Amino acid sequence: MRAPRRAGRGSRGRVPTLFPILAAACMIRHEYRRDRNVLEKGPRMSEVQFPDDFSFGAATAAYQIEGAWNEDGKGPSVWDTFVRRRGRIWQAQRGDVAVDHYHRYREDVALLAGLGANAYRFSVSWPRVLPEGRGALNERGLDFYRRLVDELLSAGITPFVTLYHWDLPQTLQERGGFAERDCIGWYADYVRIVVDALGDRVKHWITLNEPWVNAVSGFLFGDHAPGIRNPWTALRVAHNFLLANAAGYEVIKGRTSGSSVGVTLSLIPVYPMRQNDRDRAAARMANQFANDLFLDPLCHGSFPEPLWRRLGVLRPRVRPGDMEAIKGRFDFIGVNNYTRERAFSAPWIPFIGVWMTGRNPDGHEHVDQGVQFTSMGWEVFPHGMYEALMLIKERYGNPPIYVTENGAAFEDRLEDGRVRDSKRLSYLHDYLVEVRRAMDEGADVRGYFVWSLMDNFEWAFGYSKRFGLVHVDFPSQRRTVKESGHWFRELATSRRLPSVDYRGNGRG
Ligand code: PNW
Repeated sequence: MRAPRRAGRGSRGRVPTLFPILAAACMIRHEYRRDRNVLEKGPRMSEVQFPDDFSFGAATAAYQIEGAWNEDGKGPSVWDTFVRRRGRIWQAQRGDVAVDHYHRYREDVALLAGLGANAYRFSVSWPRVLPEGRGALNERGLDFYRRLVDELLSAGITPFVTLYHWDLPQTLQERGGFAERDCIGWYADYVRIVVDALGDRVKHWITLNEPWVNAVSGFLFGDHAPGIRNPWTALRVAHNFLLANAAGYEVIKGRTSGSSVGVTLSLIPVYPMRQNDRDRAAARMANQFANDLFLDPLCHGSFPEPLWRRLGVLRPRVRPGDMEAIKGRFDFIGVNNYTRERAFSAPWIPFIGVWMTGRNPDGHEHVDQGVQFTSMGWEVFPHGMYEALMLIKERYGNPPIYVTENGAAFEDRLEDGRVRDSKRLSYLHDYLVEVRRAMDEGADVRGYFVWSLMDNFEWAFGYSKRFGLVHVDFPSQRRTVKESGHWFRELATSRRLPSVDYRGNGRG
């Protein structure tokens, strides 16, 4: 189990999670220094080249960028509801306007083209298309995505469409949402509508974004919508996500030809907190929970042992045929990787007896004993990207992979019309070196998407965390390409990794 991401000021204390967080904080201080030098940083390659058909793009999600939360017939999502609950979001911020992408999509596609991207990953808002989640269709909502796809195609950018990035229609949540098996059918109906509308022009589909994070943050820790804290519900939701992926996959494959369908997973390599047998065992358990819980059913058709045994009465009901339906229902795996975590034996944690954490509790950008942490408090650990990709290659049958998210939040400053975000640029550089290294060792990586195209609404952290290649001044909505964006353009157009001391047109 792992700690919820802190919502910063305005979030409520979570009493049951506080003790382990404090304990972890104390241990981390010592342990980062201890094994930092043990872990190789990965070779600095002088010339890193990517294949001609490699996708280079950026990623976004509907709720985080679109705004227009109640325009043109859109219904409310669980996030529209959640952000209105007291104390849930940093400074009570909301995605009502976000970065106004719904109205500025043309400008944003032009930005993407300016970044040299040949691909763009965005998500469709289910309640924009089906305001009640099912039943009456909202053509105006669907039209927005038709226009967006046309705009992308005419700019030579391949759309990668995520069908669910956490913004479930509120009316469906009121019927139990993904905790109910009915939701699988509602989801399949919704997918059919979107695929029928866009399937002639969209060839790359992602059924779900990070089902593990959605289940854990939304239903176990409650720091994301719908804010439920119930381990039984969380595991039911996880199982239903696996079935929903299978149902979505079948719908898309059945209604399109030549499409490629994947599911995006958050992969977080988990390391032992200390080099002892107990913590090594804890790390194995934590890896099963954070990574194998979805990879095993998808690739092997079974839940990971011994985690599954340990879960005992928490285990969701698995009906005959479920695992067969789940297995192999993807053409590619989408990998989101940002950081690593640490696990230690924690007998007071029910069932799995393990706690994991990756964040320094102060949640600010800083360097601790030579290790860079982002403004999410996440450790910069490029080697973890290599590990995540090689895990899929070595243990899960080497399917095609897209890195569907990778990036970092730093405390950027807009000065004289420039954002000199050298830390982000180095982060991207060092992670891409690891992507290339995994490819050299046989991982079948087809593309890479930076999270994110532009600064946006970072869930419980509101607008306080900036992940973009493009800076957004939120009051004026003015967009400014950061130095990392100029660097990315160099990368995407040359397919060669520019050095970190890049001095392109961003510097002047
Ligand atoms: C992703 N972790 O979530 C989401 O897909 C995005 O919507 C989000 O904005 C982005 O990452 C940045 O947070 C994650 O704990 C949630 O390592 C948690 C983790 C990673 C990604």
